[in-house]
Amino acid sequence: MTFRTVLAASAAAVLATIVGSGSPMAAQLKCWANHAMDYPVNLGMVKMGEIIKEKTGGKYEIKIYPSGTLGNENSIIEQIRAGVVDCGTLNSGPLSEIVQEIKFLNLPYLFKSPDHMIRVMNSEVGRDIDKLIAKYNMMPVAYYGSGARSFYTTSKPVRTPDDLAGLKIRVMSTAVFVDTINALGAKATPMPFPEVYTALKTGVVDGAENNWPSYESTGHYEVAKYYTLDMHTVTPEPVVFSKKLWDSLSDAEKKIFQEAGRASQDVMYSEWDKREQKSRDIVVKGGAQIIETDVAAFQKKVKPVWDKHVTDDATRKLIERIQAVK
Ligand code: GTR
Repeated sequence: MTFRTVLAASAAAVLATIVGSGSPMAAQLKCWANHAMDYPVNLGMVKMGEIIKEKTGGKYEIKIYPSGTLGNENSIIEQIRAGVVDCGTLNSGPLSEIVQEIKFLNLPYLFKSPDHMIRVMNSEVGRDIDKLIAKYNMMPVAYYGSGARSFYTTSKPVRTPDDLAGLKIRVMSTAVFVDTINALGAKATPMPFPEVYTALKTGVVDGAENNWPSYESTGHYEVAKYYTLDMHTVTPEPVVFSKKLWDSLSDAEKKIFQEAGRASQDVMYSEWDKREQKSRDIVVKGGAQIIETDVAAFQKKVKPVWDKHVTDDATRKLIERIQAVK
């Protein structure tokens, strides 16, 4: 060992100790998460981290920064692309503002159900979507689920699309979502996730839309008591690593990361099912009114959104392949 390599090795050891990792030489990877630690996507990422740590002999550890503490979803995507943040679970909505080729994943009623979405993302179509995302300096290793999104409102129940007329509904800053809400007759109001509770409470918006666990975990059900099961979108939540980190891994390590991502999906999916049930119970106990509705009436009104956003053959082909997945 030369004097220089001894110096480099001790500097690395000191650095590893400073970042406070469990094992002395572990590189601690910074992972963004939008939700609290007990949320299903985070339980999935914890599992992924355990596998990575074990299979790399403690070389890499995943540190999750929960509850959006590193920033909001749109800004974090840029930080992952720049390699400032190493990884995160992103929603296909905000992600598609950068990866335009996947915006069709957010189309209303594209997937037949949350399970259908999971089957699609784990089929060859999913592997082609990997390539589209990878072009933007992010490497997907897993696709978590996020159930189906439905509307909730503060002052009156939505029983048919007509009831949405003129209501200000918070949406993610995603073109397809904005167009979907407007096509249904409401006024789409884009806003970051952490601001929604106050906006509902103070009347800045009349409602929002999300899945059961987010409706519950954010406390939105306390202020928006009418939850209408129109299930307009089912969106995948890819787990991505920055290209910068990815390029620093050996081929064997890349394989470990990829396998860890895939293996963690099962944990996430089963935690999701449990949490969905728990969230239903909590919101109903908390006084939320659950409204069954004629989904076909909503489906009919969003056709212009498809016409506007499905304009090229590559997208048409991907949609056909999705629809062909049983
Ligand atoms: C949640 C999703 C988040 C975020 C949020 C939102 O269901 O898990 O990543 O997209 O919805 O509405 O902003």
